Amino acid sequence: HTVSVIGLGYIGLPTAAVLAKNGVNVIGVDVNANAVATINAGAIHIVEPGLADVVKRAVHDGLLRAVTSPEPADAYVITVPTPFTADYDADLSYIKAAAQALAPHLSVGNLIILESTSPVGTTEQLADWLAEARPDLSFPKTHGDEADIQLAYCPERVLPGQVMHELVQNDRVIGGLSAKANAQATALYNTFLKGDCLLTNARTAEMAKLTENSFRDVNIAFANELSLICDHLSINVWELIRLANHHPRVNILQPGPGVGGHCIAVDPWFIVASAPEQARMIRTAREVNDFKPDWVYQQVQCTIQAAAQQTGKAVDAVNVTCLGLAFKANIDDLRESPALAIAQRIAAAHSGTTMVVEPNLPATAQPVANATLTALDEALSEADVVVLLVDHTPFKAITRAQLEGKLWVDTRGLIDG
Ligand code: SAJ
Repeated sequence: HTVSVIGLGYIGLPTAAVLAKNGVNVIGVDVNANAVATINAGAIHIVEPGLADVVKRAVHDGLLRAVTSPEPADAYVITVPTPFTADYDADLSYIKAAAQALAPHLSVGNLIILESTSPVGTTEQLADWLAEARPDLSFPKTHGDEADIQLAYCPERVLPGQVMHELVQNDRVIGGLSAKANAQATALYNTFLKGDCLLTNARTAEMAKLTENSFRDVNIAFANELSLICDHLSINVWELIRLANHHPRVNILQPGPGVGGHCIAVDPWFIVASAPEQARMIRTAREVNDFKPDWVYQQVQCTIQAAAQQTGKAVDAVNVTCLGLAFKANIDDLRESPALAIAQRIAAAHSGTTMVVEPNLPATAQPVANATLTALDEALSEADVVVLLVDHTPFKAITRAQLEGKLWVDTRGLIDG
């Protein structure tokens, strides 16, 4: 039994590795020739704890092999990116390209699973693209269980940083275009899955993935909106949330500098694009979360002015220290990070010195133009203004004594909380 995984990124490579670890013969496909060469050498091109060892062993055992264009297989798992376009809709061009690349290799009895986060209807669209390319084969939209090729949508739900654990343990939603597709996809995941397979149809499975991330986005927006309201009313938002969360049916999330990462800040837009009149709260939540970095930046500007007045220094003699750049705690991932965007804006606008602290980056990195990557202790003692952007563990040890005589903007509640 051979499974081909198309797209060897943050989801595809761990999936390929875990399948191979469980004895499946895996052909990984990626258009990036460097990634393919790296994997075939038994190494990895992304950062994910525990992944390197599994890939190394799978390649060594001959169960995982990477190539730049598809080859025949029994099943295909598509894990390519679905970015969003300038007008906030999904860009399905990677899925279409994958469909066109694998279509010539299809044969009767094949299973195709789409895992990429996708708007409702994408699996049916994928079936249409394949049917166009292969008029000699039948697909479940017209032939159901009797189709030559079966298709299912099975979203990934793993948390970056815990992928190797969650990939195996989390329950899995499986949305086939037919009952047979559901049965075949279940058999494939059961080669490694310890969680349950939850069966539904493709449209519901597509919406389930978008719903999970929108749920989190809406709840974070609620917390972020509270932080603005509390600032306006001179209330400590961290204390407020702690108190409210003592209610047995209230569980408010934490405000922050905005919502980052490649999923939660994107997926709700796919719902908004497909139901713009109905998805009013989901759209507003996105707007609330996207506004938060602007608001933090304004707070920092006011605080720099206040520090100049308080110290009698000229504004260009005020030292600003930004703590954290990653999109969330204890990772090195800077992509779509509100913390990075805020630090970049501060450094670009501030006429004095800006220092940035990111303990998860190598000391030689230069992540922000016009700012120096500095060690925590030095950056704190030199600072007039401290901007706390990420709740990395080392920042939790900062004491009030280290902040004496300084002003700060605390977006995560580590100091003010
Ligand atoms: N955040 C807050 N306040 C909070 C919680 C999070 O401001 O109380 C911010 C974080 O700082 C970060 C952003 O939200 O900037 C997103 O972080 P996250 O930890 O909520 O989620 P991700 O993006 O790392 O992973 C999410 C997960 N989805 C859910 O928890 C519903 C993960 O399970 C998904 O697999 C992943 O998206 C994905 O790939 O879709």
